[in-house]
Amino acid sequence: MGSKNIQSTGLTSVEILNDYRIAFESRQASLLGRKEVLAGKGKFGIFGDGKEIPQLAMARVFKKGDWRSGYYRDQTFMFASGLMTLEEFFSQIYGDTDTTINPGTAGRVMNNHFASRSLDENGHWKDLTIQKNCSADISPTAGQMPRLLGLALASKMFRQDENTFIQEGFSNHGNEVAFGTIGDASTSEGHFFETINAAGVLQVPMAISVWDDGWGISVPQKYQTTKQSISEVLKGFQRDEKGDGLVIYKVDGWNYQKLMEVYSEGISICRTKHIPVLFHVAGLTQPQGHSTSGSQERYKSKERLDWEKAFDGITKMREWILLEKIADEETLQSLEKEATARVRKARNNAWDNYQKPIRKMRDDFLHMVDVTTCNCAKTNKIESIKEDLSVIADPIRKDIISSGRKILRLICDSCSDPSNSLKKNVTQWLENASVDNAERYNSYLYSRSDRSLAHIQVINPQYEDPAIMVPGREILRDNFDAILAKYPQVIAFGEDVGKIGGVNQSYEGLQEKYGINRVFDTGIREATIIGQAIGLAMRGFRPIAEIQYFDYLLYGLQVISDDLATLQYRTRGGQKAPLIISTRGHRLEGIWHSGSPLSMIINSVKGVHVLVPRDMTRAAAFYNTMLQTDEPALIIEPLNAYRLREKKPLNYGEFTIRPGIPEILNKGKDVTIVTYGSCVRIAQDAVAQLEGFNISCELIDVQSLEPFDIEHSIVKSLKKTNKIVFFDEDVPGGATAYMMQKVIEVQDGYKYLDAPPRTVTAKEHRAAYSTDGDYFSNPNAEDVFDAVYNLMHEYNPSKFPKIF
Ligand SMILES: Cc1ncc(C[n+]2csc(CCOP(=O)(O)OP(=O)(O)O)c2C)c(N)n1
Ligand SMILES: [Mg+2]
Repeated sequence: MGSKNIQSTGLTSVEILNDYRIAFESRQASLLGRKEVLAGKGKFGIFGDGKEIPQLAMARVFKKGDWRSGYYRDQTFMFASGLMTLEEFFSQIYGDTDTTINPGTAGRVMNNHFASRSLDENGHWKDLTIQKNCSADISPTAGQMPRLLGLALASKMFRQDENTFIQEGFSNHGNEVAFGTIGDASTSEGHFFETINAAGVLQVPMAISVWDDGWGISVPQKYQTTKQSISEVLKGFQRDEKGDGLVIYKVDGWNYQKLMEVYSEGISICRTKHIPVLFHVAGLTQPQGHSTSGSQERYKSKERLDWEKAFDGITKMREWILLEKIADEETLQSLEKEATARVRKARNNAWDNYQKPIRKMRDDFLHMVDVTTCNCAKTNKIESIKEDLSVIADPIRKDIISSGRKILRLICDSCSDPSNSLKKNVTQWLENASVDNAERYNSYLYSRSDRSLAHIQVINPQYEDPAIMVPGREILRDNFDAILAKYPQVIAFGEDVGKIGGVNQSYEGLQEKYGINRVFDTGIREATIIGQAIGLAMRGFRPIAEIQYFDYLLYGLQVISDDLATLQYRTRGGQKAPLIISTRGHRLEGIWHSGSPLSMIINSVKGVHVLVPRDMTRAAAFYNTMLQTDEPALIIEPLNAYRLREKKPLNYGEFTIRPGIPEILNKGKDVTIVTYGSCVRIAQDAVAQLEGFNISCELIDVQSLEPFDIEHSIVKSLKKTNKIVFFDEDVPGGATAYMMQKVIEVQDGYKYLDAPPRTVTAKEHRAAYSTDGDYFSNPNAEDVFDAVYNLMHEYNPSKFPKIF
């Protein structure tokens, strides 16, 4: 046996046996993992059993610098590529929050959601070319696809323009492949087809493996895929003699030897020629069913279950090893025995690691609340809580904290001596624990690095004297020009962005000036425009991804919400994607160009900043600001400001604004009006009309909805006026309600109200077409006037008699 190459795999018998060991360990891990969940040690379990063998092949061709964007079945790949240990696998099941023990997700995400760490402890990029990279998984089926496109496109960009893009730490001449994995049923999703099409158009080094086990939970392929075969369906995408399309392979998932050949060939084409490849890996199984929350006997026939047993990849690989005389029965048995023991040990280590700090916490706590001296009536209750806590076999933090909070209520002043007050100690202990647990579970929604928004230095725009007035569009264009000159990693793309420079000409002439790799068109595919930007940003680019109109953000919203917004959080600061999503909104035209449904966005993209400038100088300032940070943002340009004239700044690319700092545009004493974006101009009109009626308004432009008024300046205004109106063109209960909650509840604004807080909004429906349609759908200056006037009437009816 020794180390001869086994024909066609190019592998030695030692390497093959090592692969077998990994597959076997992985299976044991799945079996034991399920048991852990059923024993109550983990809350949910989903595993990669039945999908082991092709992942060995994928791991063989996965190099340092490469990327994976996949889903929950890939544990064998993670083991085989060295991206995850068996201990880490079990730590995920328990939800261990220690990043040194559970480095991918630190307990924030269900098990088998994999991630590597791209960032060091300061939030700075590591050298991603000397490690294998795994972009952080998300649960929504096919949600990993849009990001995959960007990860692959980055390699292409790096190779195509070595003189412009800085590769250091991110790429080695674009030689990296982006590996995607997806289940057969998840290919039914639009994201999958959108990604395949875009990859074919862009010709990027993307290698997608479809793990085909014939089912999506209980729903069989005949309800999922036309012709019940994804490779059949994709034939139109197959690479042809003209050189367009994807290379598509179909291979049995239990055939180790064939898989090795196919992956070796496919990835070599993909890596060297930047041709996308798809591996349809059929005939896979799922011995334990979908997850711990159901049994497959309910929906699979006996014949199918028998077939799955016979064609189990591990069984087939074992047969092949014996047939090829790579090892004998005895060797395999001893290897399997060792592997099983190794998995048990890993489980025990992971459990000990997880439990140790919690047990210590419980011991410390019980020791602290050991009250023996007090005779107060509540001591028995305290003792009983302590007793209950002490007998919990596998305590979790909730058990201890909850006991602490209940005990605190019961402690009387004489429960311990005053110099060592129990009440004080427990309070202090709970406060400390609350800080620790916030760090464990609530940190890293936003960047905490020295490049976070908090570190932005404000630089004001400078003007000639007297200032030259130019259309807002030109300010954006000339600012993008300066940005592209200043930052080599900035690339801007979207529908119509490239050749014509955007539908509003804000990139006019910039493709000619900076080239097709810097400013370019994309297909109409919002989800993958966002995904493309995420993947590029994860590999060191600074993408500005344009969504043509605000309302069309909905097509990309799932990607923003589930992937981008959660990225830092779900990796506890392990990954980031500092991209800018650029769109135009406010006061557009009609139902699907309303530009106004802000509430639809703000509450679903926590983790992404939402900036709503009222003019193009401020929009430009926000682009400049965000490029200095390492955080993602959505910038909504106010559509009607492209043509309006503004003072031409001299320091393009430089001037910044600190998001979260509102601007007071009009000082006043009677009513505070809070608004943003294009509504500011309407409010200014209303304020002028109100002045004619001796009502003095303080007009505040919040400038950004996330972050929102971080220094609580609005409540300061309210302290003065004691009356407040929130105004925008979103639906009733939309972004005005969001602002109202911030001011009235978070900023304690209710204390200063002399009249009820009011909102002025659009109607329940989106805006009807035409100027009249707009007037009767959207709020206008008269509506703001009436709302403010009526508030004054309520406050002082004799001074402000009812108008109608
Ligand atoms: C958008 C979305 N819809 C539904 C689900 C629930 N779900 C989780 S896995 C799954 C089936 C996926 O099947 P397949 O892609 O074939 O992968 P397999 O589990 O078979 O490997 C479903 C419906 C989900 N996670 N996301
Ligand atoms: Mg499936």
